[in-house]
Amino acid sequence: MSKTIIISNRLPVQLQISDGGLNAIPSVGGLATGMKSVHSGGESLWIGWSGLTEEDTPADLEKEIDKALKQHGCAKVNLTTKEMEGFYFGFSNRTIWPLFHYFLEYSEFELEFWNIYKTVNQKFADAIIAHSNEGDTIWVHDYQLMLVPQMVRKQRPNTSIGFFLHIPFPSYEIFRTLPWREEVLEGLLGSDLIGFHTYDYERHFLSSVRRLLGLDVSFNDIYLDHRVIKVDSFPMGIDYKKFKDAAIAHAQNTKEKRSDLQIKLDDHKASAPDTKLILSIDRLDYSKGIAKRINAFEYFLNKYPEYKEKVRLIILAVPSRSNVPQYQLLKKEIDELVGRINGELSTVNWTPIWYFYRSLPFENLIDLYTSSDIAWLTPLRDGMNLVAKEYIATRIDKTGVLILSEMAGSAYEMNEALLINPNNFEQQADTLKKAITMPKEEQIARNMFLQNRLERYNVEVWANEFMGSLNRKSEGEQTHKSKKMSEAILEKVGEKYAKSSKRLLFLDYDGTLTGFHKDPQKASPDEELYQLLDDLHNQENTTLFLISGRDKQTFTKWFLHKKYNMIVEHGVWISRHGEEFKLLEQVKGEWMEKVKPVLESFVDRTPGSFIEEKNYSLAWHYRSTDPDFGEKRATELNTVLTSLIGNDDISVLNGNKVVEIKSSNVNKGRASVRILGEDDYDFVFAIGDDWTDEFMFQELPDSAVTVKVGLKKTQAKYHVESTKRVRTLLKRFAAK
Ligand code: GDG
Repeated sequence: MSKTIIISNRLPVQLQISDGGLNAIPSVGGLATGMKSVHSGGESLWIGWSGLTEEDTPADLEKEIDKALKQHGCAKVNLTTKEMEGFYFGFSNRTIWPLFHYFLEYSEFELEFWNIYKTVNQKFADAIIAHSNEGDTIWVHDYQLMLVPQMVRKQRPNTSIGFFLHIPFPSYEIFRTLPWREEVLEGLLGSDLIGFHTYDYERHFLSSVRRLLGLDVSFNDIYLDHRVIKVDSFPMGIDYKKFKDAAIAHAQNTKEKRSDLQIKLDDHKASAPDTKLILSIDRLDYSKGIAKRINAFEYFLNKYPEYKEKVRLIILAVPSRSNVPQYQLLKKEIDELVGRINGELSTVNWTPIWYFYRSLPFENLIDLYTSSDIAWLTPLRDGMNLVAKEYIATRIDKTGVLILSEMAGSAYEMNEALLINPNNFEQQADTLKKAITMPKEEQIARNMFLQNRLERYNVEVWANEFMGSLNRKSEGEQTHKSKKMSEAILEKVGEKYAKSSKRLLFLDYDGTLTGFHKDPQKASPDEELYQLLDDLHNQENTTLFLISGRDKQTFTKWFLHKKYNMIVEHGVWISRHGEEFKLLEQVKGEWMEKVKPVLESFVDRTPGSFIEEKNYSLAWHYRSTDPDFGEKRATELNTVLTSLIGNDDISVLNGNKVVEIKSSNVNKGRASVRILGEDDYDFVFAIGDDWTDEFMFQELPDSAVTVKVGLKKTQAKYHVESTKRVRTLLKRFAAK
């Protein structure tokens, strides 16, 4: 039976060893809860680091640990202290974390860290291979394991692999500074589905893939060899019910059952009923903007001194990655800031900031959420920020104001919150005032929307949506209606070919018989191709046509001596049996004088692009330009041409990194149908990769065997994934 394998840096259980005994306690984190529906029963396994390094694991407990983990559906990856240093505290948290959160100056590019990151990712991949079978579905989590998808794909080419990134994916300008940027992208592209919290992260990722790897991207599909990788955004939700229920239980608590923290909070409320509590909760991390927030709070108190003694800021900073120097410095900075501000502003009855540097039990978290009038979350960069969502979920009477940084992924879904730029102190001071004075009705109206959304799109829905999308993909969600040219189909087509008595073959050249080159002149035929074409050309009862958009000079040079039949410039010229090219179509070329200067101006403004001048058409190539820029310019060119063309009988073809302008009555469809009409053929075959080949696929009769190269949408009956496969197919014909 196939199962789901979840893989993350940490396991969702904590091991506790005391007096030689062992305890495995399930953790209650958002991910662990979210995955409940995915990680259930005996059909799933969660692989990760147990939290104990090899050195810290007593040898005699090893077996017991495995057993305890197994009971929770988990298996561990063993890591040494040195591996943990290089992989987790090193590459993950001193290179990737700062870089992906736009703290370029904190990012350390250490070869040693990178090497250990690779080794450890391989360990995780090996663990997956050891614990899984071919039909299993694998879901890899987060930035610590970005190479795992490709490492698994290498050994399990047909396994369904999903990857979710919990932190932002930065813009191309930031990402490209990483010395191992291509390797990281290639690692991720081992997946079938790559998920991000927001559309912006998705967009940034796709842009890096196009620019750094030069891959074709169409909407949110990436075309890589014979695979299509889907990229999508899945904003992570919370376990809404858990927070809501906890808040309800909290409200029903008797006085005696209150926690110490709640007693302190209640005392505060009783002593100063008008004082508002402002809450912030984060891991102590520079990306969360804690120091800036404290400064902004001081700014607020100075700008609006009437609120002194009327507000109190509670900061819960949860210890995190204290082995990393930046975090130690930050801790010191915050300690000093809180000390200074409290020292300067405190009065006998009032301390402006209550600061906790610790992790609190869940119940205390609920005490804080439910007792605070305002939640003030100001990350400088945050993948999502679940605290914002949790605060809203606990507001059972729907009061409370959320002030949230625009830089948090959650801001995209929480428009009804007061959104701020954490660098703008003026705006924050004014927003705090607005929050403090916001009428209850307005609070309720805003939170109603927020709560409805959070309840609906909770963490379980999030996990199921991701898995659903991954499963649909592996079940072969079709990007087009054409069938893959499988071995069985190829066999059948081959038989038909062998049995036929008069065959007509149309073969496109670039992207079909050969791959693309940055310089089209360099894409000349190789020996193997000549041999293959000779074999087909010399076959009895077979008429072979090379059919291309290329100019006649190039094809004369490459193929005339071979005497192959050729149609070039999309159908303007024809050459049969080695004769000079003749006009197949009467075309007018006056329009060219008008269009050429336009194309020239585009060449001037688009570095890397050039014009190909053919006899009756002009082509503007942009394969060597920056891909995004090239596409943008191509769209612009289309607009300019549309207004320029007017009533002229010419059309614009948008091919693969080329915009071609030619007479309307010329296309490969019309040309191929003309040839077809010259005789009675009982086997007609056309193959091509480009938009321009679609004319053939559309216009040839239904009985024709039409084949698209690549996975893009097509009118062809079949598709093959690569030029390599085209040759296999044609060799099969040649052998008949
Ligand atoms: C990463 C991304 C993304 C906090 N203090 C205590 C405590 N917490 C819990 C909160 C919340 C979680 O920790 C923090 O989640 P965040 O989303 O706010 O932030 P990160 O830890 O940085 O998480 C982030 C997330 O991954 C998910 O994809 O949203 O952007 O950086 O659930 O409740 N829990 C307890 N005691 C505490 O003192 N029990």
